[in-house]
Amino acid sequence: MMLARSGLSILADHPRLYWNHHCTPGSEWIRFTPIAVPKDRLWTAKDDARFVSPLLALPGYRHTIGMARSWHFLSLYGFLINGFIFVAMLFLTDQWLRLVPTSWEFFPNAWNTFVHYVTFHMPVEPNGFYYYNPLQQLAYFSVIFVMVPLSMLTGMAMSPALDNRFTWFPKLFGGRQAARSLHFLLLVGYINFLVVHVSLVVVTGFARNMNHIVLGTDNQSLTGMFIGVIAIGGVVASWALAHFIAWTFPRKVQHLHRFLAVPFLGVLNQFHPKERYTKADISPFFWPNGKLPESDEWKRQAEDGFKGFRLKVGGLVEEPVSLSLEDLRNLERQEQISLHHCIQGWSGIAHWAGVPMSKIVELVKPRPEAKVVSFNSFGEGLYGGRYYDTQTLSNVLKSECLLAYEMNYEPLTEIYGAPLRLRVENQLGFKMVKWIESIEFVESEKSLGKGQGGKNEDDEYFDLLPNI
Ligand SMILES: Nc1nc2c(c(=O)[nH]1)N[C@H]1C(S)=C(S)[C@@H](COP(=O)(O)O)O[C@H]1N2
Ligand SMILES: [Mo]
Repeated sequence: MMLARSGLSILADHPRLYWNHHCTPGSEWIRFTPIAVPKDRLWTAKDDARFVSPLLALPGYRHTIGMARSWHFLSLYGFLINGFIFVAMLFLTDQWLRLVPTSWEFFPNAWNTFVHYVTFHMPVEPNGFYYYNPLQQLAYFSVIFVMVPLSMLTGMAMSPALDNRFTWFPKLFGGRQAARSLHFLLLVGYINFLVVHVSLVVVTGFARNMNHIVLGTDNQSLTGMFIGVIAIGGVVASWALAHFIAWTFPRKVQHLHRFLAVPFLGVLNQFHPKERYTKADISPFFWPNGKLPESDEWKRQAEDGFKGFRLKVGGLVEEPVSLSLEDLRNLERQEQISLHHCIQGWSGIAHWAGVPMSKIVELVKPRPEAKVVSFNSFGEGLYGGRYYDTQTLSNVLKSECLLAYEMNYEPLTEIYGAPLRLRVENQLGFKMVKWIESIEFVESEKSLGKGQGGKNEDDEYFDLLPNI
């Protein structure tokens, strides 16, 4: 339920599901918003986020995806540990025989039971204490051995680090958006299972069934029912508690998730992205995000096509530099066509051209204590204050980390980040700062902003290392 509730908050942040990579508005197969994307004015992916009631979702309200992801990933540990113990115990005992079909007759029998149910007949002898009927067995088997692994795999197939490294992986599901759609349909599947399962437990002899489930006894006493109801009360209370924690101690939740996820994400971050799409794959539409800079400085620069623009690169470096767009073009040109993964859920394929960050590093010669690189924008964050984000020095040295000045074979347009933006193909979109004004080498991200590693990490509790 925690996974489902936090998942709903994640879904509400981009309330459209697609089977294609490009996420062109109108191409979704289902949307949970009444809004058709306006064509006559700028409509960003953040504008598109929807409100969801905190009674239903965790943490609920609007655009709370940072906190929602923390809960989603934190709940995962419980899900994995519980699931591992459950499956291990199935196979360490002979309980697995109750769930795993062992003969071909099973399928026609399951069909017969299905026909029996849908023609409004109760099972002949509801006696799940001794054996499950074939349809029941099929339902349990599918949830545990088919749906759960599929949920895990489709979840992983949304990871930029995996998708842009192991090309074949998201293709197993028809691409990142299809994986996202399946991930949602699996949720619908669990909810259906829950409703049908609980209804049948109730109508086929609630008290006795609850003793089977809770106590492992076969009688009509009310004990199992009482314990079961108290346990369900506990589950509901845990939602209220999670809501309270999410809104009272969001920073603690963010840090706990960060602490537990670091070993795992550290491994993912090692993968060098190597996805290469072709010109024909380029998306006809690319969701814009963020607020256009309002600073006079940027506006002035934009007016003369950034001819007077100088990128300042400094901080803990031997040779600070100040480079014009012309200087950057003369350094080294690299091109890549890549799949962009936004934290909100949308994706898009675009061509990017620019200078590899490794060239800049070479030029400025960071001092040994410089470990982190901060990219500072002309623009502001959603809640005011300058937008910035950081990368580790080792990540910017990867060959696909690009300071891009071109998108789809044209100079970057204003909304997509002119004059410069970052491309880091193994992480989520919010790390790719647009409208870059300066670059600073520092010892640690702790000295910048609120110390969390970037504007979204500071204000919206996003992950520091979003490889998934
Ligand atoms: N300065 C700045 N850069 C930003 C953002 C922003 O709000 N401000 N949004 C980020 C997010 S969340 C994403 S997904 C990408 C979106 O890039 P696009 O507008 O080219 O699609 O830019 C990133 N860079
Ligand atoms: Mo994003």
